[in-house]
Amino acid sequence: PKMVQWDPTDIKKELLKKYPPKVARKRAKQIMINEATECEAPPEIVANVRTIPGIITMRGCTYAGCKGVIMGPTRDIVNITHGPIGCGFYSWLTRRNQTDPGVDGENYIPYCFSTDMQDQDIIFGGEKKLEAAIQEAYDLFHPKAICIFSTCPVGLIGDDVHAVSRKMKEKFGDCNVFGFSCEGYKGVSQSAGHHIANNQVFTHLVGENKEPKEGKYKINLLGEYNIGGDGFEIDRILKKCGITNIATFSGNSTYDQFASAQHADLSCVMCHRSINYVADMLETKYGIPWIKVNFIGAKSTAKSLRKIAEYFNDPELVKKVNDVIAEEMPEVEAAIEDIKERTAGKTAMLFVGGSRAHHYNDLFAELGMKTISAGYEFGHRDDYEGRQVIPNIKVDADSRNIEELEITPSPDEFKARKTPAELKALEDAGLKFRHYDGLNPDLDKGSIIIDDLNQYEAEKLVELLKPDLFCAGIKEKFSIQKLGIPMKQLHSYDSGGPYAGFKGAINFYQEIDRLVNSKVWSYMKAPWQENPELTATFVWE
Ligand code: CFN
Ligand code: HCA
Repeated sequence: PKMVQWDPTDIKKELLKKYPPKVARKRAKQIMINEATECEAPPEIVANVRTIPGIITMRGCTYAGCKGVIMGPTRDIVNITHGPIGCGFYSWLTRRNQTDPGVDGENYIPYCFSTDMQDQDIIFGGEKKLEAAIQEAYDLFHPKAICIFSTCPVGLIGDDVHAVSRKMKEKFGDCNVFGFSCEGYKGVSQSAGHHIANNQVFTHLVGENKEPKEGKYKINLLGEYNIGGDGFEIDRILKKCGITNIATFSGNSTYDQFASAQHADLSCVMCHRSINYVADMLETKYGIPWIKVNFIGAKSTAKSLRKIAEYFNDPELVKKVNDVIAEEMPEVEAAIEDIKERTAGKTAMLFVGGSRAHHYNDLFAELGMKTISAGYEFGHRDDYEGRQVIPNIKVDADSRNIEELEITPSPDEFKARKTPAELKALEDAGLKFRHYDGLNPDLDKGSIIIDDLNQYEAEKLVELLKPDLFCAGIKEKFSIQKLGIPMKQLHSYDSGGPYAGFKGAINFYQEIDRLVNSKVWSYMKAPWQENPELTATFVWE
């Protein structure tokens, strides 16, 4: 394997060198040399703060987090974007969240619904147009629910999507209509949109179906969005183990799944960042506890299944889970054996939203690859540190005011920062401390952790550390490939997947082997690297 000689502190200095002093000072707090270990408190990283204007961030907007991420993958709700057509169009099917409606199931995923706001709607208000759009969707499809998503101009001109939704819901009587104040500018990233979506779906939908659900071991799978069919593979494994998945939030999900989530015995949280609010609300309101799981990586999948079995504490389930693992693992191990000698020692950089940088680190570890630098676009400190403090979150009915979670490196430090009176008030409100894995404790010491990586730093990092593989999204894809480094999209999986579960892990190993061992990248040279700049004189005649 290739030996890379570098001092992470020098790399950090290099990354900051070009910035004006004020920008450098701010960015310095979001770039960290990892020192975390399982037992030590990790150093603080600044996360979930506004991107400095002028910097080309990798982040998306609050509308994207609400409409695209959380509500988008549900197949039988008509999702109407109230806004200019671009917002609806660009959030339409690019995330590769797959659906299988079965023989007669409804599926509105192939449709893009929008009010197509025009100048006159901005000037005179768009509520009438929204009302007409809801009516049209109802007349055409008679869906169980219609959801309305606010884009930036809606908040700026003051259209009341909630009032319009209430009016239409009352008028129809047999269709649940509700809105989301998820204007793009509302938060510093997608993350605020997750929170808004979680609150509304819990307020307007969860618990609606009172009919009990059958199953011996009933779980909800929270934070799994069926990208590239991941959810199908996880469902296959759960079914094989005899575990009933009542509701997935929200890959290939239906209205009825959300409405029945309160019938589960346990919530299993896959992407904590995007759905922890629902996990917590299910616990508070219905007493359903939650555990953190990760189905990315074969070992992580086995560990997660055992964790679920442990919760139910039934020897029959424990045996079944162990049998399934024993049946699935040989194929995985054979694939690793074949591939690992070609991938071991290679280096990767992972920069994805709010949980995958962490989850995919497990898959690369199975291939013997080392993550030398990683970070989230919009993760909070709990996602980095793997611990969090949850004071009771208070929001109004329409989720317009959101109090973010307060995060500290350790419960003790959190307590030390509060006055006794503040602490008492929080404890009365049901203060809870949780522990789970995070990015920092899972990465090696000395790896470089960067929050909200931007275009400039991405290219600089690649230039300085020359990784064997760079993982991020579509905006980064081509600029990285042009530097001669293979690039794998960990959002959409390019055209691949599933990568979750046992079969998914094998798919991933093969894909990574193909990428990091292809000779083609070493032939990549940009035209200006080969040929001197052309000069021309423009003559005006
Ligand atoms: S599917 Fe998830 S796993 S939901 Fe979240 S934090 Fe995004 S859309 Mo892109 S791939 Fe990414 Fe995560 Fe959770 Fe996806 S890492 S950025 S908002 N994400
Ligand atoms: C989003 C969706 C996104 C974008 C992916 C990308 C996704 O943030 O709105 O930049 O390639 O996974 O589709 O994260």
